[in-house]
Amino acid sequence: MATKNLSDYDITKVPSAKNMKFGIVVSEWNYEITGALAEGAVSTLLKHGAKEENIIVSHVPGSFELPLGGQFMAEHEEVDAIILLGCVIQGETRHFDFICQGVTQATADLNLKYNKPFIFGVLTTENEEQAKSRAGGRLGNKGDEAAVTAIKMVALKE
Ligand code: DLZ
Repeated sequence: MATKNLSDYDITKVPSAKNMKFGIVVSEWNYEITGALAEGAVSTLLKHGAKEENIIVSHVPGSFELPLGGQFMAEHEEVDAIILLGCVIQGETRHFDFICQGVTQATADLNLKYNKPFIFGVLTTENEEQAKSRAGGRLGNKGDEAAVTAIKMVALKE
C-alpha cells in the first residue's frame, strides 16, 4: 500500500482558524526532525488564518515529556487545541516501545480529561531516513497534518 503524503489534504474542508488559539509543544530529542515538524505546523496554521500571536510554542526534553508539557500549556494558557510534536526512532532496546506506549496513552487521556483536542504529532519510525521523509521530505510533513487536524477538531467542538 502506498504511504499517504502527510501534506496532501482537501483545502476546501479546512475551516478558518482566524479566531482560534493554539499551543504547540515540541520535543527537543531529534530536533532536526521535530523543528521541521514545528515549522510545518506553524506555517499551516498561519495559512488557514491563525494569527501569529495566537500560536504559543514551548519545548520539552523528549517525547515522553510531551503529555505533561501539553498539560502545563492547558493549565496556563487559554488555548483551543494543543499540538504535540515529537520523533521517536527505534533503537536496539525496548526503550522505543515504552516511550511510544507512554506518550500515546497519555495523549489520549489528555483529550478526554480536558475535553480539548491534544493532537498526536509524533513520528514513530524505524530509522532517521523514514523520519526525514515525513518531516518535510518525500512524504510531506506530519506537522502540517497535525495542524489541519487541530483546526478541524476545534471547529467540530464549536
Ligand atoms: C531516552 C530517549 C531515547 C532513547 N530515544 C528517544 C527518541 O527517539 N525520541 C524522543 O523523543 N525521546 C527519546 N528519548 C528521551 C525520552 O523521551 C525522555 O525524554 C527520557 O526518557 C527522560 O524521561
